[in-house]
Amino acid sequence: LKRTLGASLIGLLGATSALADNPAITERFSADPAAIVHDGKVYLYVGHDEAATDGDFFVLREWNIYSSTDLENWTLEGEVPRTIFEWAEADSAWASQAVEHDGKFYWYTTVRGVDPEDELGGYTLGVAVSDDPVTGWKDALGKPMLNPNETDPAPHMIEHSHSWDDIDPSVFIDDDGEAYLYWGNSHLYYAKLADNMIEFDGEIHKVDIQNMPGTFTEAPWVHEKNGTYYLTFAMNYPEELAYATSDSPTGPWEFQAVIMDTLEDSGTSHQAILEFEGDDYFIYHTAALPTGGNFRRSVSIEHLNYNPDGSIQKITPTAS
Ligand code: FUB
Repeated sequence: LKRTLGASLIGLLGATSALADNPAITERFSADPAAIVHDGKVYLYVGHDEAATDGDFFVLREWNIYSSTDLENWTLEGEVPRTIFEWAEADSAWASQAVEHDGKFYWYTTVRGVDPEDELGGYTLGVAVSDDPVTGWKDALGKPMLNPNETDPAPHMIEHSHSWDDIDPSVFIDDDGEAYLYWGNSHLYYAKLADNMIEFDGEIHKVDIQNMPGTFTEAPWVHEKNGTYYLTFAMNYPEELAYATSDSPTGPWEFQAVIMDTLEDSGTSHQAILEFEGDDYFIYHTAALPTGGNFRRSVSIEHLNYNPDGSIQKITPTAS
């Protein structure tokens, strides 16, 4: 059954394509979505939630890659273990984002780092590279992009409050070809990427979102639409998904509004923005599958609609 009423309302608002019922991915649990379009196909990168029904923390041993040509029918194309990063510890395939650049694909991931016993040595960022959006992923650096155990840590490490400050990388390539990586939990950071896309070029900046009515939690995602830069992110906990805007990918960022309220049974949500065949989509996760929960999440997709002034219309999850 398609969401006929929803689709016709959406039609009035300008978006035309239908979406299947949510959750969009039902064959197994899926979390922390990120999506790209390549050769007319959407590739969806998710973490595979494998916690038991009574589990009390995330268990993500691998990332899964799905594809679709219509956003309704999804095919599981790839299962990528966190062991592509040989330095990684187990259960660490947290949020990630891939991007295509100059004929290659770069995939920025959260990975449990080299010394999980160290107070600041927990989660960090890895980057993989491939010639294909699904297969052939290899650790591009052979070490974390950020290594809190280095003797001369990046200045932002001083502000670390816990072992998962460095999670949830999100990549954005501007029209001028400059690429930026954003990430963070509790604090939001960004740095310019070097031309090779796998190292930083210049310093790491800490970002303060202006006039924010809550605290930054995690899940940054930057996109641009009609000359405005949008930073969407998870705020507070349980998480609300909110956005800020700027005239530049480097900020300053001004808080705008909440896009999606907290969910019923999942403390986290985690959004990705997708433009596909002229329509805009908001991809996120909920606990909506049977036996779902905080650590057993499922990816859903909604239409994303902008008002004429560029503001984003609030979204109510169709299944949560
Ligand atoms: O999936 C593990 C963590 O949960 C992600 O890295 C966060 O964004 C939250 O969704």
